[in-house]
Amino acid sequence: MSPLDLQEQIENGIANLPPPVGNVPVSSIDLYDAAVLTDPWDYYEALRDAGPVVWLERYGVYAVTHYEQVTDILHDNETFGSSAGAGLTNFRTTKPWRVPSLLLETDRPEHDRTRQQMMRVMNPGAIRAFRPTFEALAADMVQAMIDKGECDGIADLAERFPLKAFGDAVGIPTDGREHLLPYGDMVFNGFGPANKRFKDCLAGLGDAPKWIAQACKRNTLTPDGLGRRLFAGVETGDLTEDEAELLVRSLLSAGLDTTIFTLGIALVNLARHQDQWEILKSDPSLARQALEEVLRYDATFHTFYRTTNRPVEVCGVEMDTNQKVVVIIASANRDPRHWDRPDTFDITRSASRHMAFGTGIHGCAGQMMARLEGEIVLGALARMVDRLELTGEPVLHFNNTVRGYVSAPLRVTAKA
Ligand code: OVV
Repeated sequence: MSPLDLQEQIENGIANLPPPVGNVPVSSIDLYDAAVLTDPWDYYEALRDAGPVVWLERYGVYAVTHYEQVTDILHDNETFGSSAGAGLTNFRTTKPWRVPSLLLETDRPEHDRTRQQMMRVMNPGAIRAFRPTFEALAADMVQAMIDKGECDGIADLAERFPLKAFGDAVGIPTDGREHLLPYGDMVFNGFGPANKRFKDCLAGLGDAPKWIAQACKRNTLTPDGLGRRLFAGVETGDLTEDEAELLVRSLLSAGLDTTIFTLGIALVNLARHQDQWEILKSDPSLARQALEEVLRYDATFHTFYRTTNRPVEVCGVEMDTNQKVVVIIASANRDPRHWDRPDTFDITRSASRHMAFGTGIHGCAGQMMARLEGEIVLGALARMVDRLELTGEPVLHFNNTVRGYVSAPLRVTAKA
């Protein structure tokens, strides 16, 4: 792929790309090309082998792909900031497509206040309390798949479970939840270039943003849900009403596509690796560990960006200030410099230090909820299902940032 010319840069939400400074490997890869999104692993390997820091000439950004440097950059939030956006678009030069997130797209000290409020609500005890409800829901949904015999792992479980479980947990209306999927798709496309995928998605949003904005309001939310609990921060003077609504928007933006795609990826990988499915079903207590390996091996979230707040050197590469850096967390999860047999899907390994949730001050705020949902769904499958087989090719969902499936035809039988 050739570098974008000036007009193309503007159309893609980028402007004034500085040339790379000093000695840095250059790659022409387009991370958002369909071929890369379909099967990114060889491309990531090529980038890793080119060096820890590579200049992506098409978009004028540095890519970081090794586990060690990904970790370092995410921990150095002072140098590698988020307030210029966690996507390719630099908010200092280009207006973002929506009001920035108070969590994801902020730096310290502002970030600490909103993060603290989110973590007050998403605390371990509060999340754990959903376990019995989630377990009952998962068992019902898996039983319904068994009753059907031939089903779609995505519609019948990967989408259905989070929409119900997480939707009820946050306390949003039941009617209209289908708007959450195109909205989430838009949010994650929005972290990439304003390419055709982004523009088509934006054009197809319909009433979704309106529905989401309404769903975030205090009086729409159920009195005891996670969403309404954010508004206690208004009473204590820690948040304004608008800020509380925006934090609910973060729950709805980040909490559905991620878990939906992760469950889909889990189903597809377990069905494709029958040896691993045998291990899981013979010991359902491995559900949590299996989820971690799914997240390592086939991370849902592939890329996000940081922006340099000062000139900085990384592995001998001098980066200028105000420079976008793409952090490829899915590549860090396959880096042979860190992992033994990184391309082997092995649910018995210890994978929990994967980068799928990021790390540092912006590390996924919902990871406890995501892990609870994932463990419970995989646990229900392991306990109840004997044969878990694909009856056709799963269909990929294309998105600029997250990867998952639109459909995965399955044959599911009950354990004796
Ligand atoms: C991590 C993430 C993804 C998408 C949206 C948000 C966060 C948000 O805070 O809105």
